[in-house]
Amino acid sequence: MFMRIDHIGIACHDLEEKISLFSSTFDLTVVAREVNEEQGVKEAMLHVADGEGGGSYIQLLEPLSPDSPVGRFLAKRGEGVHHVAFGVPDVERAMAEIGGKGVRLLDERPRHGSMGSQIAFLHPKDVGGMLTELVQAPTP
Ligand code: CMX
Ligand code: CO
Repeated sequence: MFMRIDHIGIACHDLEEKISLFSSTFDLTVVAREVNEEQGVKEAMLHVADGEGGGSYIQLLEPLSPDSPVGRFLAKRGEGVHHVAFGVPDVERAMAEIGGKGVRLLDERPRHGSMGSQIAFLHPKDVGGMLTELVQAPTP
């Protein structure tokens, strides 16, 4: 199963403040901004590099409410790395393969992610404490 790092998700209280910090510190450019109601986030994707199979990004995430995955994470742990997202060519196939190894899937079916992608999450407790996202980029 071909995998690459698609993005690192960072939980923050103030999206605009962290966009300024990351763009000025690392010279990164915002390539997409979205509100994803289903995931309970307002987010920005900052482009890091291009590679075989797609780009890699920093995803900055501000919760839409305290009662959301990122809202609960901020209350419990504060700002910082929230998840790692692996890019895969076929998210349903990756879910079946990884789920078949006993890792709990947090999504029964792929959901809508950033920039037209299809995404699904794996339980952090089954991946060494790392909340893991699988991402299939949209077909061009
Ligand atoms: N990384 C690692 N561990 C995490 C975690 C994270 N981001 N979030 C929660 N956990 C741990 C908690 O510390 C807790 O462990 P303990 O029982 O040892 O304290 C355990 O997982 C259960 O967490 P919880 O506090 O009960 O929190 P939730 O009810 O929010 O459930 C999770 C956690 C992972 C199931 C939930 O956040 C989820 O479904 N996430 C997937 C969706 C998501 O994160 N969307 C936002 C990003 C969208 C995007 O990238 O596009
Ligand atoms: Co993500």
